[in-house]
Amino acid sequence: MKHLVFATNNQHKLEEVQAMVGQTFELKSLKEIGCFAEIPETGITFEENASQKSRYIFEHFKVDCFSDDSGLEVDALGGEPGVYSAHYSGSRDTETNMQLVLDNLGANTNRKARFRCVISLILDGREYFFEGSAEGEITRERSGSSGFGYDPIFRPEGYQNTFSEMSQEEKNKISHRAKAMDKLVEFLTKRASSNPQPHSV
Ligand code: ITT
Repeated sequence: MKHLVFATNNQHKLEEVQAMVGQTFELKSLKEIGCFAEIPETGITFEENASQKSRYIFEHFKVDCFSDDSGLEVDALGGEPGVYSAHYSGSRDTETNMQLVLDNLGANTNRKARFRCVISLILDGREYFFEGSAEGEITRERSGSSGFGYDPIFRPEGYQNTFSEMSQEEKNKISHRAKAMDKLVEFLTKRASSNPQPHSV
């Protein structure tokens, strides 16, 4: 089975992605390769940040790896919190960040938003990008208890429930991360079938 390092410190992301690709790939966490560093994330686009994370791991550990940079874009807030989703309020506290989105939106009737995810994969020293997005809207209040981050206030288009009211399995069928991961898996699967002895870490 192909081993790939997922360069994330977010345990929820790791669990989601492990559930998506568990049959096809064995994911290794940063801890498993002995990386406990605070990887710099100073870009102003999802692409730049995803690239920074995977390149950091490749440069320091010389392993095939991927990372995702993701976030919530709210139209009426000019695309905020965007790349600053993880610490929108100045802290990484999820409740405070969600409340700030709700407060900034107030009674605005334009509640259109999307989650975006960009994956940077480094394989045999070359970098590839995969993208996914999930359209939806910001609810008036939090609802649900599963998932992470802004899931309790995001209702995907065509659904009655927030991501937080869905099972992991349901969210993983339609999420931004699932769409980007599907592209990554398709890429790796095609590559493996055209190259019977793929390089592994
Ligand atoms: P790593 O950088 O270590 O992967 P992180 O949590 O800092 O972990 P990001 O920099 O990509 O990850 O920030 C993404 C933030 O966007 C994340 O912390 C959540 O607040 C939010 N987010 C991303 N995907 C989400 C999802 O599926 N559901 C809810 N919130 C999400």
